[in-house]
Amino acid sequence: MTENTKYQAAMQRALDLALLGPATGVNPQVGAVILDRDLNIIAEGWHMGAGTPHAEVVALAQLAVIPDGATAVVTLEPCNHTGRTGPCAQALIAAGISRVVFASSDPGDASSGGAQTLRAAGIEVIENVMQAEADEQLRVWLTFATRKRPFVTLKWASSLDGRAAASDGTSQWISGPESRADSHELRSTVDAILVGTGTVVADNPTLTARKPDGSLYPHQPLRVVVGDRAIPAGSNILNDQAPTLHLQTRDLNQVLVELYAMGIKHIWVEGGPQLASQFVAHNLVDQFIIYLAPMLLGGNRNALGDIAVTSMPQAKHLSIDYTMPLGDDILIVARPMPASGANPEEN
Ligand code: AOF
Ligand code: ZN
Repeated sequence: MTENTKYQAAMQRALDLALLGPATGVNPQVGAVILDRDLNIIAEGWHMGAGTPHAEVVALAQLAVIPDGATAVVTLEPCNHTGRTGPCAQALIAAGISRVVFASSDPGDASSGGAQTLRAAGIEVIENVMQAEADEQLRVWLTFATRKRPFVTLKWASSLDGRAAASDGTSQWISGPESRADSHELRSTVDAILVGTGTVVADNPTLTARKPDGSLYPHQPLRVVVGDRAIPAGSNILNDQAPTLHLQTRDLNQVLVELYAMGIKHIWVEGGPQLASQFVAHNLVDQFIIYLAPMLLGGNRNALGDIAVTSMPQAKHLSIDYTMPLGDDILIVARPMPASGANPEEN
């Protein structure tokens, strides 16, 4: 194997390790491995969430002695700042590491610059090994860090003809049990779920993340209700199974600013169609998760209403990441096409 192939294999291991850390919370999922001078893995680490040591520090701590000529392979550029923890660039220098290989560059205002600090200390730095894979894995956090707003996933379940309810307003159950299990599992990986006040009044949803047996996942996202109408007393969303926040505004920018300030990295917009349409109209959706059920509902209860598209050239084009059968339904995961989606209108 060439050196490059070995760096890539080590980076793949670091990417796999990263996913052992929590997807929720302000910090990214980061993995690291330490290699000896023959480029064999001698230590591994991953980050376990804000306030705990960073991946490279965890990996270094596995070794009583750092051998000469060691290489650290990290999925994210080592940080250069003192945040909740000390700067990893300094920790790597102090440990006597000879070479640092990383995938994604750190875009943070304060935390970036690790590569320069390492080089200035005489350490060989190889940047952007498997960067595309790492950027994809870090997509939510990179969006949060660079756009200074939460990453927005819009989810809906609809009939094949794109209706989210029958004409009398009934909407339970469009998607099947497999789709519902999938969406509850995904709920447990986000920081907040958003709904409009209209949905709270009309559907009285609980918006917790539940396993198929009804029990709660250990992580419950913050439930955020957007809109000026009051939440009726006794609404399920006010139960004690998860925290709830009511933002009495219709201004989505204000909503995103407030959630960003709270460290909410990933929000999942659950509806109704009015709130969903506003996010789409303003090109604020980063990811679409659509459960299509094999039924037709007709009528005018569309999953989306006015999204500021009146003519074909304005169509919002998506690129499909993948589709998957889920029971009788079809799951579609998509993202906006760079040109039409993320995010020319956004400011
Ligand atoms: C992580 N884990 O393994 C690495 C990170 O407040 P702090 O001290 O936890 O710093 C968080 C920042 O550190 C984070 O936003 C990113 O810029 C950088 N690198 N963060 O949570 C890690 N390597
Ligand atoms: Zn760090």
